[in-house]
Amino acid sequence: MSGSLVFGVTRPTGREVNQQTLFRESEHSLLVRDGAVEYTPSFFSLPESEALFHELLETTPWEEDEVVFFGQRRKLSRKVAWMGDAGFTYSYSGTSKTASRWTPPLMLVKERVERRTDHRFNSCLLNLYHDGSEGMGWHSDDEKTLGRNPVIASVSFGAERIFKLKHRKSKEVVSVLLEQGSLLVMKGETQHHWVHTMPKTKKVSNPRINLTFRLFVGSPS
Ligand SMILES: O=C(O)CCC(=O)C(=O)O
Ligand SMILES: [Mn+2]
Repeated sequence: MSGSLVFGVTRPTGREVNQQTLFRESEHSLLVRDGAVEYTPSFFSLPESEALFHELLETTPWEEDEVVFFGQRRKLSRKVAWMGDAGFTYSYSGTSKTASRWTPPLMLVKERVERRTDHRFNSCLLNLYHDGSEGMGWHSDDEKTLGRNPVIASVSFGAERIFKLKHRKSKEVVSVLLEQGSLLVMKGETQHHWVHTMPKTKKVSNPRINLTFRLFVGSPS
């Protein structure tokens, strides 16, 4: 037989794997190896999603995002907010942000995600993409303060957008349409072996809000 049979699931792995890890990490995964990404459409119903989109839009302390590019600070049109349990400072691309406190709609989403994933989160990065001309380049969420194999839970409201993951070595690409009200969970070794992106597109003219819940395990710096 070419595949390995794991609790009734046949995988054409062709190599020895830890069966329990395979079962736990990959049964519903979009990735066949080196991590696990699970997608749940309609995690929030359409009416819930529409209401949450508007509440998050209005109650979030949005800021202009900026990156350091060849030593120059550049503002991005995408808006961001960084929320959390306490005054965390989050550093990336040469810039740092201090967490604002949870708002009621964000707390509602966080608690629902925690129940579903059986995982606790102490912070959330929010992104507001006004339309398809705004996106996010290839990167991985591999900050040291997130620990070795972070669980990142991503919830989407508003416009549907394509999300892509690319394997660092093999360069294989996995694409998924992130629908309104969906939940995408990245876990296991995903951040070591895969990078991800939200590509720009001319096909989308509506705004989208994305929330990525994270757990800081080290002392944030
Ligand atoms: O907007 C998205 O779905 C991706 C966001 C993301 O990758 C991030 O905030 O690190
Ligand atoms: Mn990311």
